[in-house]
Amino acid sequence: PCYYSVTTFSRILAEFKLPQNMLPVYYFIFTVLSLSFVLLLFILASPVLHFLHTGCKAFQLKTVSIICENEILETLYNIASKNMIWRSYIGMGYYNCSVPQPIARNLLENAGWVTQYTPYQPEVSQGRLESLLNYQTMVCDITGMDVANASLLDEGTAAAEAMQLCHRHNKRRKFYIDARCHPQTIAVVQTRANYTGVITELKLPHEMDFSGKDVSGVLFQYPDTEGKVEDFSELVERAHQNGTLACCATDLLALCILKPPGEFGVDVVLGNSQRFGVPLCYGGPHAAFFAVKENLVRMMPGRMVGVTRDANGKEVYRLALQTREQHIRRDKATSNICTAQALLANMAAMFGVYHGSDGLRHIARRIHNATLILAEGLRRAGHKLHHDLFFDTLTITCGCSVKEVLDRAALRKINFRVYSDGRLGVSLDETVNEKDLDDILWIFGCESSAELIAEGMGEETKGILSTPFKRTSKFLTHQVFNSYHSETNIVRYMKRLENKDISLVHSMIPLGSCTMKLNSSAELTPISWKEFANIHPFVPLDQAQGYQQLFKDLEKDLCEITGYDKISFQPNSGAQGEYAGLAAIKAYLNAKGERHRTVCLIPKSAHGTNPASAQMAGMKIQPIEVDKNGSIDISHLKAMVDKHKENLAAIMITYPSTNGVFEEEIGDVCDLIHKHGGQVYLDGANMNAQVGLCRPGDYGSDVSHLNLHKTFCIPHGGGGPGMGPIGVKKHLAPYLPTHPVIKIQPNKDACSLGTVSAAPWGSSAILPISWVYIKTMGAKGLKHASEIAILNANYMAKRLEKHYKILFRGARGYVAHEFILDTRAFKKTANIEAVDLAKRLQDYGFHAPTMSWPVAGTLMIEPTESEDKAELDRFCDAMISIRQEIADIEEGRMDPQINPLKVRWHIEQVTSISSTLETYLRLREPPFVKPETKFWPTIARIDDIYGDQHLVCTCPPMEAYESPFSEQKRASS
Ligand SMILES: *Cc1c(COP(=O)(O)O)cnc(C)c1O
Ligand SMILES: *[C@@H]1O[C@H](CO)[C@@H](O)[C@H](O)[C@H]1NC(C)=O
Ligand SMILES: CC(=O)N[C@H]1CO[C@H](CO)[C@@H](O)[C@@H]1O
Repeated sequence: PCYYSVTTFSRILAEFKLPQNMLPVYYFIFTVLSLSFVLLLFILASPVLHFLHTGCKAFQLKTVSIICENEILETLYNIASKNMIWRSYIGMGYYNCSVPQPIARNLLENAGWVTQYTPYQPEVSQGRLESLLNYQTMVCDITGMDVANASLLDEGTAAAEAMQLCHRHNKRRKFYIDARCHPQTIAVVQTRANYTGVITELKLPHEMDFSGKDVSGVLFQYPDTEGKVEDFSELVERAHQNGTLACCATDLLALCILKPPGEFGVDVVLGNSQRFGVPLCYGGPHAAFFAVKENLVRMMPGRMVGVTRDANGKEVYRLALQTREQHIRRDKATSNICTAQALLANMAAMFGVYHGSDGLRHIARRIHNATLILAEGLRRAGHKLHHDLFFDTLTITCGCSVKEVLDRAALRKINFRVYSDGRLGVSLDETVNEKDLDDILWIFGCESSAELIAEGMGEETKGILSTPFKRTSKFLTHQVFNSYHSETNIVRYMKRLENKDISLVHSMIPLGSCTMKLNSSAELTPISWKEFANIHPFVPLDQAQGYQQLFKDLEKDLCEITGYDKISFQPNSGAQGEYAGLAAIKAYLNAKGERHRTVCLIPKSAHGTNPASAQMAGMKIQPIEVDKNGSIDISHLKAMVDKHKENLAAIMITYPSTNGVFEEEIGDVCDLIHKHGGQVYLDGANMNAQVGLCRPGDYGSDVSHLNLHKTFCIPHGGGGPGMGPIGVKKHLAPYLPTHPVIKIQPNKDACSLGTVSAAPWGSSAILPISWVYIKTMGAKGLKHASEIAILNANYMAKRLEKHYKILFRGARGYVAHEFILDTRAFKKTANIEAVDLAKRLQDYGFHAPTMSWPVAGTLMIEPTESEDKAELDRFCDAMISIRQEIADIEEGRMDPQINPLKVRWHIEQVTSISSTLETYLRLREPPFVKPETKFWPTIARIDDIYGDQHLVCTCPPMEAYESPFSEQKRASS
């Protein structure tokens, strides 16, 4: 239009004899037309432009626009900075603490401590086994109980496990909960009860009636959620008189100066060990503890470390009583804890080792004194305190306007607990100093300072220390808690333990199904940022905007990767995800009026957590056969679907199958289930073979858990932490978990399945690891990783197939991201079993593959994409060399008893060597293992049976080491 000036335009009008007074109208029409024309040209040309543009970009990618880790971390830091770090005195099971820097640096931030797997191979795991035994000893000592396990997921799930233990113990259906437990604990227990058929009743102790002999157990909290310290011995006695078990939720730090529950007859003690040197982490990960009386040890949930001996008779450690666990007992297991919180238990144990009982008692006294001073100040300022006896928590009815108090608190960036009835709660912690007390006093309108109040109180105010609640018994008397109180010594102790364990810093760990991939430094860096670490899970949402954005981002990416519509981050392990996912299915079916649908089909090859989860979700398990190719036996499946079609609730499947094969019928299987009114649960542990290649949401699954600690790079921590968020299709979204303190699903609470974890978003603080992984890899990188993972597995299978039988392959002769070596034949030909191969691999510097799962007597290998060809070859060479050693036995060149697969010459005191020099030499050294890469196991072969028969689950006493409760005693009682 500018080109044609107005004068030219009027000349054109004159030419065509058009009226000049219409000029503006024509001018307008012309302008619009010509603009549209230009626009049209652009649209038509855009594909060309696009091509030019992307062509350009591809070129740039190589040169300038590579996204690097530092930039991603900067972006993440900007997100993290949106979290506001206020001082939180909210309490409710989460407290600030001082993480000892030697522990933070040398344990938490140390790949040698965070990248191992669960200690299933005790010969190369003595370090963390010793540390976990310290944890158990510490818990037993402080609670006054006989045995403890090596951590559970959180306090809420520990309480739910206690309820189930009671139910298993005396088969009664009713369970009492003291209404003064933490609200999240109550919610988790009630949800679990809802699915397992236990009836819970919320009551106060005086309302509890046990005379019907129908109450399995009672759960109470000491000190309770409002901070009150109360005498529960009468309640425990009443419960016991009618055969009811007593379960006590408690706080380890309080027990350092309070009479422990073990001294008033409690059967089960549980709680959270977070304040022993683990940051708040917006809810987790933290290690829960669980301790029982001796007579309940075989019913105890979770993993337990025990003492046994090795081939030399030396006292050593290994996981005890594994026959209780889901990987052996399946749906009859005592719990469904596979991934627990080993790393956090180790941190807490080291906190105990570093401080010792004097240090811990000092910390507890200091907190209690501060609380006494605060209480005095608040009383003087005219506020009403609800309880006279407390440890660190006060419940207050303000003498003035609550709003005024909260406004002043906001000015100083301080959070209190706000009860729905207007009362306030203040919980003090280890980090509180005089200035903090002055701040709180000022907020509550107290004129005086902490110092003046303290002076006025004099010596006579001793709080609980002047009552019968005072702890008189000793604890942590063992040498290990009295030797490492200086930084010099604790650092050396941690290093000494670290050196006993194989981790990813030594070599590949080819554990099938466990996906031991690289946990990169960039991914791990953010977990130490205070913006992520020092935030209480129950702060108002506007203080946690950084976390909220992280969750949204990660949810979006995970939905895109899996083909689901919504993600819940509440489950804090894979097994928890399964339970939550199945509960969502159950809640959905119930809401549809199909409460009778309770049958869950599970192939026999499934991971042990699958049947255990189905049992927890109140389903009836129907096993499905596996055919000779390792796939689901379709005809058996069809028959079972037909048989149970009225009551079919779900199928739980793993894809690619647990046998490492992409089953081609997966889509048909999903259709079949849907056609008969069931839902499909897909175990997402094998996402490392699928990311970027296929999506569970596309081939027919309704819900999956994702093991972020496998595919998405959260390190295994030697047996935890993990995260098992679940993805669901739209129709299941309203049933996802909720939370009693922080509302997650504002409008949809009505149909939620309930609460599965104590914290609203599970172990939030490790989610940045997966976020960084996804962002640094990008879409292309993620797909490439899956391809390389599959390629690596196929390369190894190809190299090893000439020496070993590969058990299952797909229709085209390939495996997925893992494969099974069939070693069963060697039993006959050479008296060699999978376990002998596993131990011999240790001499070559490797951790064994997954043993005897999913097929007994075999080894399952998963290399992941993180290993290069040289490392894959090194492992294959070791396997081939061992095969040669087996051949030597088969062909009589080596003694069937005294050979390198049975005897560890460099550590075992073999007394009856009867063979040739050649045998001797072969026993000494595996060929081609270079001294600089050699990893030396620190003990000889373990005697498992001895350990289970002579159960000792605390640090053995210095003097005579005689089991306090041996098998013989139990048999006679
Ligand atoms: C690891 C795994 C699980 C359980 O996950 P946890 O986090 O250990 O509870 C479930 N299924 C399969 C196939 C797995 O490999
Ligand atoms: C348990 O089930 C009952 C009845 O179905 C329901 O009202 C209640 O909210 C459930 N509780 C939890 C914690 O899920
Ligand atoms: C049935 C039964 O044994 N009831 C006992 C429960 O405990 C009370 C004491 O608290 C006894 O008096 C009852 O006999």
